[in-house]
Amino acid sequence: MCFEFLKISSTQSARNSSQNPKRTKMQAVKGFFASIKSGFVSKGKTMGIILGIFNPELSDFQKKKLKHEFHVFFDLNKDGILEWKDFDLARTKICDLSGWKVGTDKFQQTNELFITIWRRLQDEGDENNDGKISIDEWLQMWQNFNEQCIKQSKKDNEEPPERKLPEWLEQYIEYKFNLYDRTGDGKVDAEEFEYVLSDFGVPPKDARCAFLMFSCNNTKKVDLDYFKELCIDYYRSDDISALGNFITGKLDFND
Ligand SMILES: [Ca+2]
Ligand SMILES: [Ca+2]
Repeated sequence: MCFEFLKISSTQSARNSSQNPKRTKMQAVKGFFASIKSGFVSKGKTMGIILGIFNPELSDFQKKKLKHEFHVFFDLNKDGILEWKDFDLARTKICDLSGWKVGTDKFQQTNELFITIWRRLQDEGDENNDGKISIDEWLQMWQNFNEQCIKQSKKDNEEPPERKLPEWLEQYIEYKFNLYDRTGDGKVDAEEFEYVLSDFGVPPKDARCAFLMFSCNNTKKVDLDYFKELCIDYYRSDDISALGNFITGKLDFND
């Protein structure tokens, strides 16, 4: 499916190359969406058509994405719950990978960042105050966040409710981006993505394919702003054709 898409996408780009660059980009993305939508059919119905309708209840698709993120990227010691130990491991991982030694400013800043992320996540998610976040609490937290955003959007009407992120996650996304951006040049490339994901057990072939999907066949620069947009898709969107669904390197949520 991945390679079929790439074929369609590059044909589309070539076809549009003589037109206005901004318009061409939009059309290429549109073409991309159309190609993907045609590939994802659930129970005989294309799911992409639900775009624009925001439901406070988490769909099965949203739950699958959130559960995947919980188990693969947050629960690092794989005991089925989130607690400080997992964030301590994440902190150690980025410091080791980046060569930030104990006592350096970077080490200290990372330390503080992870303590803040965990405290904020705990405030929002640890409903029974036992110092741990279970998978049920994790899903409930997202459900509550959905409801809050809808209530809020009725008041201020500024940002679409489905594009908001909890504060702790904004910080986590920056950490994640820095984890991927191994060379520190402000963008993530396919090799970096594949390298970091291999540490989380993602097969290199899947990581490469996922990268080509969300980078629109390497035509879109994966900088922090774009990465954040993709993460918002992943955490919030119920659109089965959203590009951000591929940000974890998982290609299919039907298994
Ligand atoms: Ca754990
Ligand atoms: Ca708990």
